[in-house]
Amino acid sequence: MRESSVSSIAADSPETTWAFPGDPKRMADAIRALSMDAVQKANSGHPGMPMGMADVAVALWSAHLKHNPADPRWVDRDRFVLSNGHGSMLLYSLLHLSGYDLPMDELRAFRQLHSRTPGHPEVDVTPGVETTTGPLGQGIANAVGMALAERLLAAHFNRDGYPIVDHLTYVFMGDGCMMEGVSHEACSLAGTLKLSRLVALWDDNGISIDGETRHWFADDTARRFEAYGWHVIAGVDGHDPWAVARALEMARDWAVNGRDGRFAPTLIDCRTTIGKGSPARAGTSKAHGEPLGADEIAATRAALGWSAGPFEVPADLAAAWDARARGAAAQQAWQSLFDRYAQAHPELARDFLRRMRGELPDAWDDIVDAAVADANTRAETIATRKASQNALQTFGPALPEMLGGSADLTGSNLTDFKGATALRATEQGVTEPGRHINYGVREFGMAALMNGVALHGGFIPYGGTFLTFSDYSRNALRMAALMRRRVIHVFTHDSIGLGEDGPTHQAVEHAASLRIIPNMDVWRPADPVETTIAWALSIERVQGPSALLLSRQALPFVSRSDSQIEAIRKGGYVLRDAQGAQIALIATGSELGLALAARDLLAAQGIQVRVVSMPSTSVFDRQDADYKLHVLPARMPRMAIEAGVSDGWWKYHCDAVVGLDRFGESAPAGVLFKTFGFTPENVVDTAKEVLRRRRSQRSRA
Ligand SMILES: Cc1ncc(C[n+]2csc(CCOP(=O)(O)OP(=O)(O)O)c2C)c(N)n1
Repeated sequence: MRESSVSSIAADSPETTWAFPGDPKRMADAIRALSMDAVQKANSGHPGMPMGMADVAVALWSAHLKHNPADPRWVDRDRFVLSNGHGSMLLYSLLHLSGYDLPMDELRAFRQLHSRTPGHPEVDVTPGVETTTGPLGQGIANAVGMALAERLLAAHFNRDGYPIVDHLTYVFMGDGCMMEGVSHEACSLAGTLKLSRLVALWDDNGISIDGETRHWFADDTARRFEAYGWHVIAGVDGHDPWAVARALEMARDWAVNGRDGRFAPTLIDCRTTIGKGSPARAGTSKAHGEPLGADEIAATRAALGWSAGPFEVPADLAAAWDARARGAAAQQAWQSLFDRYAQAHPELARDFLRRMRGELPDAWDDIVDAAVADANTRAETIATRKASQNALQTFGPALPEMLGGSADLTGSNLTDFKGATALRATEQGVTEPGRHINYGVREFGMAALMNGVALHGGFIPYGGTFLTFSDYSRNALRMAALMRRRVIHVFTHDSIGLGEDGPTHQAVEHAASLRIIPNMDVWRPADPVETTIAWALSIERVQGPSALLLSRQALPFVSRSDSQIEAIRKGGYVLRDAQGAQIALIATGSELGLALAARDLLAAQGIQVRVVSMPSTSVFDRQDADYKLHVLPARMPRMAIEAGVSDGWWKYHCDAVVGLDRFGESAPAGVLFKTFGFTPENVVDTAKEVLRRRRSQRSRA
């Protein structure tokens, strides 16, 4: 067994030599006052956590954090994640006090419509907020992704004497984050990968909403993290800013140099009192999520000796908090390092800046055209998961920012490609630039980590699992959509077409349920050409995540004209048409071949059919009305065919849906498709029934 790495700050450390820019107690009280006053004014919010973590925040933000309030996007800033996002007023206070563009009026408008101070921190709404948090546990997982991105970029771009990527990721997390399973997934992987530049500060206050956590959370958290391989600094008095600053000094040192040669993330257990400063509420769950009330605020002011009025910060404290000069100097030092790097390594410097801006290389359009042409010429009848790997074989090497992976299903998801080296940690942590991440069986952790990677910048993360397990990661998918981040999910084994593994593994409701997430693009391509274009569009889509739903089984190649290939980009298009078409068959993915077969049978019976391929309903829905009417004319009867729940298809005013509104069965795929009516004959019968009904409606009218 490894020797215990839990250390106690009280026992083994000298006093920190750090000099705070002002009286740290009063600096912390400024946070307490702003937080309780803003929550009171909004008449909602969470004062307890900001008041409890105020001293810890002083130690980190005024003593350690490398950031520049004037440029919240500076690429080499330390990242700060408030995983316990309900304590948003802590972060807003810090941003305001440090000199970010967050004036006091915004704090006064806490939780109000269109303010920059929403209930929980939201990235791109408030300058300095790195990620949207509130769903507990995901912030720490985002932070693991950020710390991973930092090390991978460092391994790729840093050169001797030029550590242009050289920052840490700090996280505040509460008991709630600790209890959430996703924190286990992410922190376990962080330990395995030895992400030493990740420093988590745990708000160990023993309180959550229902009361004292000892009744439902009695883990030995220090030993839990030690078992992950983390360094743990236990028993830090979270109300002693010198003790916290000292712990942070140790963590920083270990982050860069290792602790006795061992590289690992660090957890600092900060013992705190929720609602610290409030005579009646401190240490109780009542402090967690409701305003203190006017009387208790007055009592708290008296107890703290805080005489400034609501939303007032005494000038000496405002000056002590102002981090602009320090931040500008830090960024300037980095900039001159980077300028020298750009002279010595111009190509690397250009590529670094391009990647951090999230732009694709100049040759991108040509690369896509060649990949699509290649897929079209090869005309292969293969599974779309295989077609996806073929596309990756082109896009991966062309785009060094593509960072792939799988939740232990690499051979099934086919998310790797030749030359994509698997990431492996050395004794020093992540020191080699891997391209494929074995996330282990951690779907939610993978998705939340990928969000962190995307938020950090420099990468286009993608990862795979079976479509049915998208439920495990679902809230992280939702968060990527909400945060408008480019994350690509490869969901293979997308229907009963996977066969014998049975209903546990057969996606039925998943396509429909992913399609209803706002700002999520869902693709269910039918063959290599559609798959390649779905990949290209997902890569080009900077404003949100995409999900690629791919078949396990081989699907027939579909021939198309050039203009039809171009129209795939519109999400839905007319694939086959006929003079005087009487009905449109809309199909996706594995059911497109079925629609084409039914069309031939119907044509033989004198019924003219239009076949509409609809690989992405969300993309199709964004097209203009004229285009949509051109594909699906108002008067043309139509039916949809998809091996999944029928719900979503009725919005296209379908007359019928050949779908699957029940769970599947365990049997060979061919048997299942037949059993559940996914046969050309059933499609033909349904189409004829639709036309018969329409005729009788017309004759009644
Ligand atoms: C995934 C998720 N589940 C539930 C909640 C609702 N919630 C917000 S805070 C909280 C309790 C958190 O306790 P702790 O982290 O100890 O925060 P503290 O009471 O110390 O502020 C809960 C259940 C949430 N935000 N996210």
